[in-house]
Amino acid sequence: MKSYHITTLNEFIIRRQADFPYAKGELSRLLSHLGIAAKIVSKKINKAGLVDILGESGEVNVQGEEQVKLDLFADQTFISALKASGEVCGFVTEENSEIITFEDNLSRDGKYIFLMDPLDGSSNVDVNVSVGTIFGIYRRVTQRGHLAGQEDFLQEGSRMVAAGYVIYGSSTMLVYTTGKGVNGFTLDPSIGEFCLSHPDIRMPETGTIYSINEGHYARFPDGVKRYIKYCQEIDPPTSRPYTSRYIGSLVADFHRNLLKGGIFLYPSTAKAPSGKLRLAYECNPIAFIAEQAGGKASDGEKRTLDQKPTSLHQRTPYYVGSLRMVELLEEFLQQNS
Ligand code: AHM
Ligand code: MG
Repeated sequence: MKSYHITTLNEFIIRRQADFPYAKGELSRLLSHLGIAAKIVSKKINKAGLVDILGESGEVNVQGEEQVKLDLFADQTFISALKASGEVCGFVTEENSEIITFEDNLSRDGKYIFLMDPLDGSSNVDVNVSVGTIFGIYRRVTQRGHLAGQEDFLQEGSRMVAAGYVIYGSSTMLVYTTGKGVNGFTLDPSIGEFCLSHPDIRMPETGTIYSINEGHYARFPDGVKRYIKYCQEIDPPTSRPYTSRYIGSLVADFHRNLLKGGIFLYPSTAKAPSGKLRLAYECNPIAFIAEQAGGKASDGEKRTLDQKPTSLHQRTPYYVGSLRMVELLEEFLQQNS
């Protein structure tokens, strides 16, 4: 009989607990509950074309954008699963303007806070294109036993203890880091388990893919315009012209570039000087993963993870991807200032 061994997410989490000698299993428990929520949301997304869940819910989120029903479903599913873990004292999500806390003793005693974009790129759902969930986990700075406060959520990204994303694509994958490398798990629907499929992911130092919404070209900073022209120039020794790929879902665009090598750009524009993407729950978690895999993330000048958020839903210009590509992009931006 052919023998094989698969490592499930839960087995991996337990094994990795030994990396943190003082760990009491709290983060492990939290991550296990996260895996359960990801499976529930994945199942729902897979059925999106079959049931009456598509389309707009009619409510508007804090960014003034219409929420689709799946955003709400994902939001509620992750929050309730993580609340049940008893390890989380508060949440910030893209779908809620204020922080979410719970009065019960278990929640007040939770050691961690959780930030997430429950369904990133959600406009892609209606057309059967990949979407994702992005999350970042921090230790609270307020005292346990009390309600979480704003200051728990306004920490620099460099203080994150874990971050990850779930990509709901041709398969569902969970990719996460606890600061000791990046690992990817693919959901095997036949057994209902996330299985380790991409151990110790390293992002190629450079690549040949650039990802940007070029429809906004006329409003980009000059340095970004010149970088795009650089990507398009014919120069076979440097593998140019590069390939342009843009899905319009940060998780999916980043995931491809993480595995193949590339850069994702969401600059400031004349119309949106701070860009579009949110620092705390979109840019920071992806930045942590990028760095852990050997890549880089910045606002064009400063390291993303060093920015201290001043508000929960703050936006930032964002450049993330292969180390050399982000470095070169920064040079283009500096030449212009
Ligand atoms: P969302 O969180 O409201 O779905 O928006 C975030 C998404 C990112 O996933 C994606 O990279 C970007 O917005 C696409 O924006 P645009 O349509 O301007 O290119
Ligand atoms: Mg988003």
